[in-house]
Amino acid sequence: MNRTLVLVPTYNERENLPVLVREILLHPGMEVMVLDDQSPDGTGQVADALAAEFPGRVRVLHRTGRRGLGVSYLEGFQRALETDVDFVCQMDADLSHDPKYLPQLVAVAAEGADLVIGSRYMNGISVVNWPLRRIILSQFANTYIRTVTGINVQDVTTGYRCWRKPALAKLPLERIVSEGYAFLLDVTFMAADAGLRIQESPIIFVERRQGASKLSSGVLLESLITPWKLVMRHGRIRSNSGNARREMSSSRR
Ligand SMILES: Nc1nc2c(ncn2[C@@H]2O[C@H](COP(=O)(O)OP(=O)(O)OP(=O)(O)O)[C@@H](O)[C@H]2O)c(=O)[nH]1
Ligand SMILES: [Mg+2]
Repeated sequence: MNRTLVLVPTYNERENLPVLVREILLHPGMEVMVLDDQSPDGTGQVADALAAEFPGRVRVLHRTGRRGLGVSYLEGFQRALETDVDFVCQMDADLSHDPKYLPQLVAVAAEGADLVIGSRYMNGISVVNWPLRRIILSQFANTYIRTVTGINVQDVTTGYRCWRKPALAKLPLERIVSEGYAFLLDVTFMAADAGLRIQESPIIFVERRQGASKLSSGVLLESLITPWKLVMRHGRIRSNSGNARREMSSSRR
C-alpha cells in the first residue's frame, strides 16, 4: 500500500485539528504531520495528545523562530523528504479542505502527475459560504497571477495539494524566499519552471466555521508583488501544465 504524509500547518486551530486528523486517518496508509507555530490557543498540546492517541500515524513539529505559513511548509517538506513515504499532501487545518478528497488527489499523482492541485475553479466556482467580494478577490488574484507568470493553473492560491515525493525532492526548495502565503505561488512557479507535470482535481471548498482567519492586507499586497518578483527573476513560464496534461493523455501514462 502507498504511504502518504499529510502536512497540516496550524495557527490557533484548537477546535478544528482533532476533527480534521480523525477524518484523515480514516484513509488507510495516511499519516499526519502537524506544523504548529506555537499557537497561543494551545493547538500544539492538542496535537501532542493526538500524536499520543495515534502513535506512528500522527507527528507534531513544534516550530520555533519566525512564524509563517511558508516557513512552516518549507520545514514540513524537508522533514517529509526524510521520511519513507510515496506522496506528500498539504492542506489547511480549518476544515475548509475536506479530507474526503485526499484519495482522489493521491490517485491522480499515482497516475503520473507530479503535483496535483485541489482546485476550487475547475467546474465553475466551487466555494461554499464566501461573500461575493471574497470570490471576486480570489478570482482576480488567480487571473492576475496566471497573466503575469504564465502558470496555466486555474487555482494557484489553494493550499490543498498532493506531491509525488520524488518530484518534490527535485525542487530547489532552498531558493524559496516567501515566508507567508505567497509560498504557495512560489512553489507552484518553481514546479512549473522545473517542467513538473501539474494537474488540477476538483474540490468543494467550505469556509471555516471555527477560529479566525489569518488573512491580512499584508498577504494581499504580497500576492500582488510576488508574481512580478518571480517573473523578473526567472522569466515567464512557457511549458505549462496545459502542455503537461496533453503529454500525459497522449502517452497514456
Ligand atoms: N504554522 C502556521 N500555520 C499557519 C500560519 N498562518 C496560517 N496558518 C494555517 O494555514 C492554514 C490557512 O490559514 P487560514 O487562516 O485558514 O487562511 P485562509 O483559508 O486564506 O483564510 P480563511 O478563509 O479566513 O480561513 C490554516 O490551517 C492556518 O491555521 C502560520 O503563520 N503558521
Ligand atoms: Mg481557511
